[in-house]
Amino acid sequence: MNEYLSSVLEEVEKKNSNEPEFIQAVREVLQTVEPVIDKHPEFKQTSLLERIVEPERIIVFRVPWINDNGKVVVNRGYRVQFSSVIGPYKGGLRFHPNVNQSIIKFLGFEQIFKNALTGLPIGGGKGGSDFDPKRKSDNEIMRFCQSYMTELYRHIGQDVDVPAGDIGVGAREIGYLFGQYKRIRNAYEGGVLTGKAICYGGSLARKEATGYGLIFYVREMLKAHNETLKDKTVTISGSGNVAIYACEKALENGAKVVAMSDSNGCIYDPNGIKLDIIKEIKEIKRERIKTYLQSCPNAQYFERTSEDSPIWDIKTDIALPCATQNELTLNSAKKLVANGVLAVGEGANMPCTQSATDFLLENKVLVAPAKAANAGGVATSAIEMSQNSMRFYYTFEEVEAKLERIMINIFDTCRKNAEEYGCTGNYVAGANIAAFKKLADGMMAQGIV
Ligand code: NDP
Ligand code: 2IT
Repeated sequence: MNEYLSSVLEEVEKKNSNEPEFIQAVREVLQTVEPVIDKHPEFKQTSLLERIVEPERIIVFRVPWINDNGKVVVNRGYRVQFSSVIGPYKGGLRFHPNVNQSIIKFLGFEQIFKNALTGLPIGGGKGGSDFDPKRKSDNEIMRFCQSYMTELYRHIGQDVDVPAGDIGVGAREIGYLFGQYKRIRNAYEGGVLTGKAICYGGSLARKEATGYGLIFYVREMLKAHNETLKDKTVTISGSGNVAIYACEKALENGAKVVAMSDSNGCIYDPNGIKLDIIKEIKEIKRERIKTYLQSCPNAQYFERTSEDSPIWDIKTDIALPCATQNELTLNSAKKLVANGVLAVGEGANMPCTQSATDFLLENKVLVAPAKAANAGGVATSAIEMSQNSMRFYYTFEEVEAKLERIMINIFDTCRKNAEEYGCTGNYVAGANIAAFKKLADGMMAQGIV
């Protein structure tokens, strides 16, 4: 890294010393954009990097709610409005007990670059709470969402900041959040949230979009290396929204998905995972993945006993981490490489640790980086916003075709930028460079703000 980049990183480490995930996300970007910085002395003159790593605004607030036993519970709410260079802040909300400012800032930082890659007019933001939705009743979820929105509403709007789902936030939560927003504002601003149910302004294919988009990206990446998904063995961590629809599209492409997981452990079904059973366990019953064995007694279950998920011990051609950050460690990457893995596609945000990514790339594994490969979700959110503005809707096929074109275009952009900047085949660098150039151009055009 040149002197300017190192000094910015040093300052970020000093100022945010208790935010390891945020530092990790910044470091990864700064390490790959040196060739662009070298070409543009004006970036240093205008402290462009110092500005890009500082969120425009961070909102932290109290979220009090009453549980079913009548006890008052207090959670902490966040919304980081990171960058509005290319559009209103846009990004999901995460409800998970490990949510803190570092996690929300890393997600917000990643989101700026991801949203730039979509080619659509959306800035970057992220929010959430340390609320744990597990084992909560529907009424508790609703009261929590209403309390969260009672503070958040004053900071968002369809031309200001547009939240959506992420871990622990799906169509049910978006519905409760939307209901409360509409009630407080006394206005039907359909585009203020995305991931809505179809019956009140949601987009067809938004639910499927992140997982489908990941597979479109991986398909394009394999194609560029004369490979296909057909008959490939695939393992997918997680069994939530992204994992389920990545599985569905991988199966459509003729791949064989043999393992999926949740935070407790993973199931291995060498005959191929039965997706209908997973959907029923996760989308309807909201149960643990272990209950898969009740329907498929020949499958195996491996409990997670350390930070390394047992799913990465399973031999596979293609590994798709679709659960959470830093879930694929150097240890796991070594096991995947020893077992001959061909490609890793990041469905989750920052699922590979930095040393895992480095190891995979050194060993010529194709890596589809999260910012690019999981951008289909937010891209389709932007398509939902445009449908809301038009007061019209597209068919499922129309949305899916737009999503597919966007993902093909994102892969192409990553490939071309990697080639142009001397790192052919390194799509991690290609994605960071392409997104950074677009953001930097916008920042230069808009002056010192
Ligand atoms: P869901 O809540 O639907 O599913 C999350 C899945 O990941 C669950 O299987 C969950 O298991 C597992 N998981 C969550 N936290 C952990 C953890 N700390 N350790 C191990 N497993 C964990 O979320 P999504 O599918 O929407 O999101 C998954 C990932 O994809 C996240 O990184 C998210 O940021 C990213 N993403 C999501 C997009 C979207 O459109 N939804 C778009 C782009 C990226 P358990 O039930 O046991 O907690
Ligand atoms: O990480 C992500 O891109 C998301 N959780 C989706 C964000 C969105 O606004 O659809």
